[in-house]
Amino acid sequence: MPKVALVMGSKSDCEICMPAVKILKKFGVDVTVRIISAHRTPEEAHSFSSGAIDSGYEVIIAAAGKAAHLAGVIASFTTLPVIGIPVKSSTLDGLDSLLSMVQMPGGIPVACVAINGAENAGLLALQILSLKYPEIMKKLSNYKNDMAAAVAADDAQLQKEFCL
Ligand code: RP5
Repeated sequence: MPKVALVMGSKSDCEICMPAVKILKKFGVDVTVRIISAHRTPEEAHSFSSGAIDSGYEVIIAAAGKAAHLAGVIASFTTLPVIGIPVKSSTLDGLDSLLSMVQMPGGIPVACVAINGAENAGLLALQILSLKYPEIMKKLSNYKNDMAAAVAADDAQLQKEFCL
C-alpha cells in the first residue's frame, strides 16, 4: 500500500488538512497524520524528515500557516517530493503562508498548492504515486471523467433553466 505522510504545524491546521486525508484514503492510500512544527519542535522536524524514506513514505504533504517554513525545512532533509499547503491562519489572509512556502531558494523545491488547497495537495500526491501504482492512475482517470460528467450535467441543467 502506498504511504503518504501529512504533517501540519499545529493542531489548528487540522480542519484545513482533512480534504487531503479524505481524498488519499478514498484512493486507498495509507496516510500518517502528524503535528510537527519547524519552529516549536525543530528536532522532531529534522528526525522525521531525515528518516521519512526509511519509514516507507513516498510523498510528504506539509501544511503550515504564518511564517510557514515547515515544508521547506522538511524538503531540506529528504529527497522525497514535498507538497506544501499554505494555511490561512493569520491576519494576512494566508498570503504570508503562501509566500513563505512558495519562495524556496534554488535546490530545495516545494510543490505548493493554493492557500487552504488541501484537496489539490492530496490529488497531486496521488498523481506522483500514480507513476508507480497503475491502479491509482486508473482511479485518477475515472475521477477526472466523473468530474467532467458532473460539469456537463450542471451545464445541461443550467441551459434548461435559463435558455428556454
Ligand atoms: C504555524 O503557525 C501553524 O502551522 C499554524 O498554521 C500557525 C498558528 O499556529 P497556532 O498558534 O494556532 O498553534 O506554525
